[in-house]
Amino acid sequence: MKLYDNPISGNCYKVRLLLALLGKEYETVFIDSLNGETRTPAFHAISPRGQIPVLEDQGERIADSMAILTYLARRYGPQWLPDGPLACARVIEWLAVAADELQYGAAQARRIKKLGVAGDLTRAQMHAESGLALLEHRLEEHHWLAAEKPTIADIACYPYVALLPEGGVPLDPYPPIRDWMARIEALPGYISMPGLEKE
Ligand SMILES: N[C@@H](CCC(=O)N[C@@H](CS)C(=O)NCC(=O)O)C(=O)O
Repeated sequence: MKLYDNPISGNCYKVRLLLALLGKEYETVFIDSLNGETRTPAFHAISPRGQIPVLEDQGERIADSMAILTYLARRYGPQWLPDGPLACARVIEWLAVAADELQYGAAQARRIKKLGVAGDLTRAQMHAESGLALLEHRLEEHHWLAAEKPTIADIACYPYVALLPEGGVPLDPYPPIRDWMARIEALPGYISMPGLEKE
């Protein structure tokens, strides 16, 4: 299995985290996404969307962190994606939050504040906070986002929530979210990424 990857990408980290929790071995190909390598013809031949992560497995390429999490769960860890119609929809609801409030809010705030990309920081932080409100509401009453056990919904949402302090949004006002993060960090096989290391 091969992952086109960058260590500082939260979207790539979603995939590395699930692979670690599944105990799967893989190789990585470093893609310098901050310096335009995703926009080269060579990379577009791998991923027409010009984005990482991309996973290669069994002769197939899969692009997009959410698609890769879905693939990995179905193929190697069905417990991470329940297959009942409603249970599966509950997971997808959170993948949609990861692709909206967390991508265009939380990840974007970090890109602007930490990585120096141009953009409207206040707007991104406000969008991130609307995502935090959704998580907080759910996590006040439940341990996990989509079910009564961890699923790829938790893996999809965790990275950019946990990295939010790098986007200038502190998580101190959200104890249920911090408790949920601690539960994820206690899962057997959990790995960290730059920006999330504990002292
Ligand atoms: N929806 C995509 C977003 C992927 C994404 O934004 N990737 C960033 C790195 S975190 C990237 O490749 N940026 C380079 C570019 O857009 O040129 C996913 O979930 O995988």
